[in-house]
Amino acid sequence: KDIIPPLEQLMVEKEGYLQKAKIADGGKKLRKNWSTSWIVLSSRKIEFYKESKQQALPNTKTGHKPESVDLCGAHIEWAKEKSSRKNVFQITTASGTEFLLQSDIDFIILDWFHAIKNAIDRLPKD
Ligand code: I3P
Repeated sequence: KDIIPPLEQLMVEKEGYLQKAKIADGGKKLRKNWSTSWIVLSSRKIEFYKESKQQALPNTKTGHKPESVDLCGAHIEWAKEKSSRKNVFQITTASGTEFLLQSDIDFIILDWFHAIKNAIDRLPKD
């Protein structure tokens, strides 16, 4: 039977700036285009904002929604071979969206990798 997650699990777990490049959408390859993104991780999704969430809120009201991906059934892995940059990992969602996240700063990317991996591992696979 369904277990209702406690409120804190629905709340933001981590947020901050990373470099982001979406490389596939619904299984279809895209041209890689790195940009800075404000990343908001909560228990079952990641949202991508063009700037910090505070700045993005007025836009949200006018219908400018952040991009959001569902972490249920997603995979995360280091992706050294996918970029000339250091510290790159890839997330592949169940719907076939693939994106790379990157930071030059080792501890920042490690924290993000483990936070996202933990979130994925806590979720049901489908
Ligand atoms: C891409 C751009 C990316 C680069 C990518 C290039 O060129 O330079 O930064 O990825 O390399 O194709 P363009 O802007 O002309 O599309 P990295 O920075 O991650 O290496 P790739 O094709 O080897 O992925």
